[in-house]
Amino acid sequence: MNNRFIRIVFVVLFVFGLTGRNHVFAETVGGKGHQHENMQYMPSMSEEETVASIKTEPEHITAGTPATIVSSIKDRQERPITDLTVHHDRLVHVVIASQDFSVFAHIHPEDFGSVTSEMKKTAQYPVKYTFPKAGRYIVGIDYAVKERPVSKHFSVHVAGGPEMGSPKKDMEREKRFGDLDVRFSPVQEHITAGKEVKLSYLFRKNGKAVTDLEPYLSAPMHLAIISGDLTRFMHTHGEIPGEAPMGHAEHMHMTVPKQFGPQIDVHVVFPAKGLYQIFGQVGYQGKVILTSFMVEVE
Ligand SMILES: [Cu+2]
Repeated sequence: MNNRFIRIVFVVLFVFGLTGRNHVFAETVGGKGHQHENMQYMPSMSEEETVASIKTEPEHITAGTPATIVSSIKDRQERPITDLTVHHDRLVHVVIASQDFSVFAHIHPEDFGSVTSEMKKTAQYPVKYTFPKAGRYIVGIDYAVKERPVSKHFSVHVAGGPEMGSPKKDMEREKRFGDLDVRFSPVQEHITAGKEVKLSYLFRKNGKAVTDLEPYLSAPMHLAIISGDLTRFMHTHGEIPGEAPMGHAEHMHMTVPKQFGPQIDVHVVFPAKGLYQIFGQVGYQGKVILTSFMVEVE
């Protein structure tokens, strides 16, 4: 009797541990295989109960010409989802990156004025963006339905010129971004697909540890992790070492100290082997510092 009880507890803990640690992985699988070129409300279906799509205005985008990207979020019966949950201070997060990883943007409908009741009623959320170079881009969108975060991604082709460069392998681990010197260190020497790894960021300014980093959109750090072939997109958040790590549900109501540093950790499960670019955004002196590093996953 006693023995059986212990076994049941073990099984429950094991299952809980698996689902808790692999949430990023699950999202990526959910969004996989639904990329579209020049989409016109082409839906991205998954096991989830929501169907997200994007359309662009104009439909065919040219580098240097302003475009509007409209995210549309519906349920399986094609009805607009009118009650998105605000997560990380915004209704919809739109992440844009070029395949050569020289271009990155993280924007929101709220950045262009207030969200109208018409947007909420139709669940269509526009953002404006001018793609600077021609070539392939990934557009990732994040939103939350009933407190549950959902992440989808799409592929967009931009015509015209100048062409973006070809992707380069860049394993530099110390770089300067704005005023800050950033050391990026994957804790494990070799990163293996499917296994959780810890990535650490250390921030210095003029040789001194930076202890006054600031939250950005209610997280110590926002990260967009994108595979070199643009087929995988993960949006995750940094943690302050020593603070209790939070599950996804708790991310919705994260409390972040007003100031922290110099270290930020991130726990990630990479879904497959290959090169990934990791864009990390952190607040500093009222601005957002964008960091960019590459890892190779075996
Ligand atoms: Cu955002």
